Amino acid sequence: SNKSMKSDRNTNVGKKFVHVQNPYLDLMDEDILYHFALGTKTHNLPVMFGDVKFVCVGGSSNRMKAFALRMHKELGCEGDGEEMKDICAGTDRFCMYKTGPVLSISHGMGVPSISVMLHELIKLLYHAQCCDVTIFRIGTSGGIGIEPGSVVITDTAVDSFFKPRFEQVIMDSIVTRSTELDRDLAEELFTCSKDFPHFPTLIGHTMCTDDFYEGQGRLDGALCSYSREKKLDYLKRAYKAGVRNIEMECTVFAAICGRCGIKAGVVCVTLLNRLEGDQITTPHDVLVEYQQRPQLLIATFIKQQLGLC
Ligand code: DUR
Repeated sequence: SNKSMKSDRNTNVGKKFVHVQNPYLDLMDEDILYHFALGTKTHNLPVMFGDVKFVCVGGSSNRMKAFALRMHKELGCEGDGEEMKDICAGTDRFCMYKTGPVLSISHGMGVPSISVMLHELIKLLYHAQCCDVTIFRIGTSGGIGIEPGSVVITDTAVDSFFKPRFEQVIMDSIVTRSTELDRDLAEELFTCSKDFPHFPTLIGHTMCTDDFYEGQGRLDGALCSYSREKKLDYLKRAYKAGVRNIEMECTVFAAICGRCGIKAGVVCVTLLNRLEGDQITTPHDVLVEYQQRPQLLIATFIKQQLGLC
């Protein structure tokens, strides 16, 4: 059915299908998406997910449930959303909620975690024959030289050397992949952010590191093998290179989505200004409000795209 649908040129003209880059996948008789507790034989993926147009991913499962509930309300779906269930309830690795054409999924912290999730998510979208999908990562980050609570829309995802690349260790070799994101999407999101003058939004480079502490030059980890001066020098060089925030997932997110034909955007709120400190001292209620900012922007953008506002 997969193949007959794709050969139907009349109905599929101009559609951009989610694709995989693995010749072995179509030879498999069954594909088990282990970390989602879903599979091609146990679940009818085209029926469950075929209409997905927007995917929103973020680190925490509570936040992604909150985003799904928000979308549920914004899209005017029936009920209060309390009956909305975790599609990945069979596993506690990730959570997943669907409201109409919007899928909300958690990815945990760091490159290895989001990478495992993205492999299975993209296979899911492929098996479900999804087309014209846009994916967003909404997250938290540490800001550099900008007011805490600012929202950064990523134009370029860079590594710890400020380079727009993702180095993937594949067995015993290193493969470098580009981390290009959709420029137009970033601009469109920025335009949308003008609806929210109560928080600053900017476009900038986002740096992805493999660690929250030493990897980001913090002085408050269990290990710290450098001086305060070295740390500040590094962060200032990052700023000069155009980096406005630091997180732990954007490069692999951009690299994988780009290769599979999915338009991708990254929107993160900054919890602190790293030039001022390392500890997140902001009160809990303020942090909760900060974390809603990327959600608000993306929910509004999706509604606009669906012609609902
Ligand atoms: N994060 C950082 N650095 C910060 C704040 C947030 O990496 O200073 C992101 C990435 C990771 C999680 O997923 O949030 C760690 O708290």
